Amino acid sequence: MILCGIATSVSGHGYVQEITLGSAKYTGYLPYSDPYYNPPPQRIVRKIPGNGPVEDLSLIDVQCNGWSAGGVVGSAPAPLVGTVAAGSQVKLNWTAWPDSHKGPLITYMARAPSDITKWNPGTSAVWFKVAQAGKDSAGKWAATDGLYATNSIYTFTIPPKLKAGQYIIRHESIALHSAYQYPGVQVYPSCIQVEVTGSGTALPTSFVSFPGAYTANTPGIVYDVYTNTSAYPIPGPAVWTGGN
Ligand SMILES: *[C@@H]1O[C@H](CO)[C@@H](O)[C@H](O)[C@H]1NC(C)=O
Ligand SMILES: [Cu+2]
Repeated sequence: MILCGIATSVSGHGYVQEITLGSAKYTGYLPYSDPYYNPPPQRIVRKIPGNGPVEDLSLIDVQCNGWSAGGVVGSAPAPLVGTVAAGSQVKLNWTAWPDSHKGPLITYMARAPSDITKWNPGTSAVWFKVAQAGKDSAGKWAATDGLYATNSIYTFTIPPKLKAGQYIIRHESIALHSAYQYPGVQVYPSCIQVEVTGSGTALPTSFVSFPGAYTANTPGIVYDVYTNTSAYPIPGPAVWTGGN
């Protein structure tokens, strides 16, 4: 049994509740209110079941925090698409993040080959990393310390030369409080649908899949956050720099 640090409650873990693309603000998918509206509010973020983690890295759930149950493969596409210019900032507003949940914040993108509101990547290798933050040399973690220093806003930049088109932004927090063995690590992903604009022509050539990118043997998936004082190896591939 893996505990989440503090007593089970709605505020126990977290998700991205608001997204700012350039200067436009979008409400995230709100798992504790959206499902109760009829019709449900339309979002640019794919549905998540709640504020809890994904712990089995072999499940499709690790992609967008969608369900693998009931014959549904991965998360359902969202109805809306946000717009963001290549080279501009994306601000991700996390709900209150528990102090026990130390770990990195990592962001990937995947280019949609067709209408993103109908596209599900499944297990295809389509993801490339665009940003990451782990533990700094002073021992401060992106989640928690980094978020606490910025009112829970994580900021990254859309690669300036990235080719225009529709992309899923897959942003995750990884909590390490139980990661001294596997299973134990907790992944909190969410997927945001955007239309990137601009005149860039760059595209990466190397991709990973979710599930697939992370296994029990991936550096940084098993890590003793309590006793390990050396550098933290952020899981997954290197950040793609070709779009800069
Ligand atoms: C984050 O989103 C919440 C909910 O919309 C909002 O109340 C809060 O002010 C936002 N935080 C910042 C720093 O904008
Ligand atoms: Cu938790």
